[in-house]
Amino acid sequence: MKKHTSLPLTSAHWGTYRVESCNGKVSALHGFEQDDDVSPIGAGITEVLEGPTRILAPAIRRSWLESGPGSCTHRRGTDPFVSVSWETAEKLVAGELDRTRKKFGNQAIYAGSYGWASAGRFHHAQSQIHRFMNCIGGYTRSRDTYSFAAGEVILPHVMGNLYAFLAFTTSWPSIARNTDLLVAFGGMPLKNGQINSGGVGRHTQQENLRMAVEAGLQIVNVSPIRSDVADFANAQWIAPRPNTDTAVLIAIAHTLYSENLHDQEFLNRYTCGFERFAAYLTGRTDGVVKNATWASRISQLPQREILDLARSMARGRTMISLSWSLTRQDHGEQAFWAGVTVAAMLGQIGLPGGGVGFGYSATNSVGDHGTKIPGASLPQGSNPVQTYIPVARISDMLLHPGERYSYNGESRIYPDIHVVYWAGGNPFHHHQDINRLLRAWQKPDTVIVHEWCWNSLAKHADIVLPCTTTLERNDLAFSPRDPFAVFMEKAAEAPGQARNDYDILSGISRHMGAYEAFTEERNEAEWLKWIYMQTRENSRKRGISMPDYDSFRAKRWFAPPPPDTPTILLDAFRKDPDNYPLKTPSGKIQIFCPTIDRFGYADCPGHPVWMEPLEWLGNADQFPLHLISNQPSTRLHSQLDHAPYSRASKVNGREPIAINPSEARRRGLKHGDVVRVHNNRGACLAGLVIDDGIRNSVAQMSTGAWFDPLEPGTPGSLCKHGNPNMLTPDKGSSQLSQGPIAQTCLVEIEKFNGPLPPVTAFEPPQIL
Ligand SMILES: Nc1nc2c(c(=O)[nH]1)N[C@H]1C(S)=C(S)[C@@H](COP(=O)(O)OP(=O)(O)OC[C@H]3O[C@@H](n4cnc5c(=O)[nH]c(N)nc54)[C@H](O)[C@@H]3O)O[C@H]1N2
Ligand SMILES: Nc1nc2c(c(=O)[nH]1)N[C@H]1C(S)=C(S)[C@@H](COP(=O)(O)OP(=O)(O)OC[C@H]3O[C@@H](n4cnc5c(=O)[nH]c(N)nc54)[C@H](O)[C@@H]3O)O[C@H]1N2
Ligand SMILES: [Mo]
Repeated sequence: MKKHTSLPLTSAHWGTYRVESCNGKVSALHGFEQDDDVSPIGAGITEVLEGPTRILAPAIRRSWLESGPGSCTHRRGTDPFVSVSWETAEKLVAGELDRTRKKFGNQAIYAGSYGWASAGRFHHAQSQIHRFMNCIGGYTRSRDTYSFAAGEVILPHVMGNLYAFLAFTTSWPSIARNTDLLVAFGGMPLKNGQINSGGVGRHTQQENLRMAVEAGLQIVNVSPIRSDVADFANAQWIAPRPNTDTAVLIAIAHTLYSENLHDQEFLNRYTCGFERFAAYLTGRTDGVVKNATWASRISQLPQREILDLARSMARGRTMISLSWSLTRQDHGEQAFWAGVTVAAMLGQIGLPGGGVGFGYSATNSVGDHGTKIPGASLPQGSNPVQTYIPVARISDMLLHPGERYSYNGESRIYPDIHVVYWAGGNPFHHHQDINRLLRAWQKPDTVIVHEWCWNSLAKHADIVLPCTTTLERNDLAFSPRDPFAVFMEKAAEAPGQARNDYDILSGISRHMGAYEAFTEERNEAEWLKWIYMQTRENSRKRGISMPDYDSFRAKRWFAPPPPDTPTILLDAFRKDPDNYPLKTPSGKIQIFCPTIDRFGYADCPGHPVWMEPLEWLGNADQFPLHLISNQPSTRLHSQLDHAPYSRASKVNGREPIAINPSEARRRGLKHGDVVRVHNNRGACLAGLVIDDGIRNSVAQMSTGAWFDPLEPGTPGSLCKHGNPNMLTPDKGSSQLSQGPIAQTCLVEIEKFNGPLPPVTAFEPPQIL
C-alpha cells in the first residue's frame, strides 16, 4: 500500500482511493492508506469508464428529432437515438427550455432531479442543474428524500430537525463506554456503512462496532434479516413481520407503563402530551389494550419476547437505533415517533450512551466520532418558482396535473409539467412501481438527461447529454458528515465528447443569455479555489484550521483531529432545557403533537399509533411473501451495477433474491434457479439464493439492478434482470409526508420455466 501514497486521490460516496493512471487512462484504484476498511465497490469503475455502456456523444431520440417535442412519447425506451454535435444539442435544449418557459411558464419545467450523483462539491450535478435553472427563471423542484421522507417530515413536529440529529448522533465511543443494550430496529448493516454522501475518508463503522462489542455491548437485532447486524457482534435476532415495528414499540411502551418502569420525571420535564398517548396504550381511547399480547398477534413475535425486551431495556443504559428503512413504509412516520416515545419513557435521552439514534451504520457517518468540515457548496441562487412536489410524488404529478394533494398541513396542486430535466439521479432505479412511472413518463413533451452511462434513465430520454465521471475532472470532496477534505485530481481524459455538467450547462446558457449569470465567468480551477476558500473560512469560525489552498493541493487531503469528547445527542437539552429547548413548538419532545392533530389526517393522527400498512403479512393472500428491497452491498443504488463487483454477485445473470430453506422447499425451488417474482403491479426475473438468515414469509432483493424490460416501452413488461421497483407500490406514506413506501410490498415467487431471455441491461440502445 505504502508505494501508492504519492498517487493522486479521488473520492466517491463509497470511499477515497489512490489513482494509478497511464497515458490519460486510469489503470487502477488503490484503497486510501488512511482507510483500514476500504470498500470493494470502488475499484471496478476502471472497467466501465470506456466500453459499450459509456455515452460518447450527444444523442437525440429519433421521433423527437424528426417531429419535435411531444412526438411519439410512448416510444421512449424503444426509438433509436441519433448522434448530434454539441452545437446542435445545445441549441435544441436551449430552444426547448425557452419554448416551454414562454408558452407554459417556468413551473412547467421539472428539475427536481433527485439522486446521489457523485462526490465532489463543484461538479455536483444537482447543484449545477439547480443553479442553472435559477438563472433561466426557475423550475418546479422536489423536496425531502427517498431515504427517509416520512422521518424528516415528522421529526420537526416531534423533536426537531432530523439532519441535526444525524450530525450530532451519540458517537460510538460513548456507546462503547456506557451502553449496556443497543436495540437496533432494522439492524445496523455494515454493508450500508460503506457509503457516505459526499465522500468518506476512513470507514469506521466496523471498528466501532467491534470496539463496542469487545467492551461488552449487548445487541438486539430487530429485523427480518439476521445479517443486518454483523455475525461477530453475537446479537440476539428478533424477527417480527416486516412493517410491524411500530406495534412492537407501542407494546414496549405499554409494558414500561403498566409495570411502572418508565421515567415519569423525564416525561414531565422534557416532553408533552404523554397522557394522550397513555390513554391510547391502556385502551381508554379505543377499547384496545396495546399490550404484548396485542402486539404479538400483529408482529407474530412471541409475547414473552416483547415483554423480555421491554424489561431488559429498562434494566440498564439502553440505546435505540431506528433504521431509515422503517420510514420507507406505509405510515413510515410512526416507527420514528414511537421509537422516540419509548426512548423518552426510558428517560435516557441526553445521557452518555442512552436514548435514541437514527440509523447507526445507515451510512458511515452515523455515530462516527470525527470533526466534520463545514464544506461550502456551489451557490444555487434563488428559485422564483414556488411549485414543488414531495420527491416521491413524481408519477402522481405527471399523471394528475392540476389535481390537489395534501402535504404536511397544506393542500397543494400538482403543476402541469412539459419538460423533465434530470442530472445525477435515476428515477428508473429509485422510483416505486416502474410500470406506473412508464405511463407517467409519456406525459412530458421532452425529457432531457445528463448521464455517463446508458442506463435505463438515459434509454428513456429524448435528449441525452454525455457527462464526465469524477475521474475525468478536478474537484473537492468534503462531506458535511466526514472529517476528510480531499483534492480530487483529474486522472483521465473524458472519452468521446463527454463533458462536465458545468460545461454542458455553460454551453446551453450561452444560447439563453444566461452565461454570465451561470458561470460568473469562472472556470473550474477558479470555482474550486473559491469553494475551498469559503470552506476554509467556515472552518476557521468553528476553530478548525485548514491549510492554504496550495498546501492542501500539494498534500491532497486534510483531516482535523477528532473532538476530545464523544458526542451525546441532546445533552445540552437534558442539562438545561430552558436555555437549550428543542426546535418544536413547545421546545419539548412532543409525544402528542397538537399541530398534527389539527391537520386531521386519518393516516397520521396526533400521537404515535399502529395502523395496518397497505400490504403486509397480516393481509397477504395471493402474494404471501413480504419483499424487502433494501440497499445493495455491492454498489450504490444503480451506480456501478455494470461494474465487475456488482455483476459478480448476480445469479445466472439476474439480481439475487433470498428466501429461507422452508420457503424454497414449499415452492420446489433450489439455489440458482431463475425465478419470476410478481404481484399485481408487475414482475421481474431474479436468481434464487437460499439463506436461513431470512425470516419466514420474507424475500430479500436489493435495489439497483438496471431495469431491463422484455418489451421495451411497454408498461407491464417483465424485467429480465431483477429491478424490485417493478413490484413496489407508488403511494405516499401518509398525507403528512407523502414519502416513498418501497418496503411495503407483497409478492410471490415461482420458477421461471420459459426459455431464458438474455439480460440486455448493459447493452447500449441503437444509435444512428
Ligand atoms: N425499492 C426500493 N427503491 C428505492 C430504495 C429502496 O430502499 N427500495 N431506496 C431509495 C433511496 S433511499 C434512494 S436515496 C434512492 C437513490 O436513487 P438515485 O440516487 O437516483 O440512484 P443512483 O443510482 O445513485 O443514481 C445516481 C445517478 O447519477 C448518475 N451520475 C453519477 N455521477 C454523475 C455526474 O457527475 N453527473 C451526472 N449528470 N450524473 C451522474 C449515475 O450514473 C446514476 O445514474 O433510491 C430509492 N429507491
Ligand atoms: N452499500 C450501500 N450502502 C448504502 C446505500 C447503497 O445503495 N449501497 N444507500 C445509502 C442510502 S441512499 C441510504 S438512504 C441508506 C439507507 O439505510 P437503511 O434504510 O438502513 O438501508 P436498508 O438496507 O434499506 O435497510 C436496512 C435494513 O432494514 C431492514 N428492514 C426493512 N424493512 C424492515 C421492517 O419493516 N422492520 C425492520 N425491523 N427491519 C426492516 C432490512 O432487513 C434492511 O436490511 O443506505 C445507504 N448506504
Ligand atoms: Mo437514500
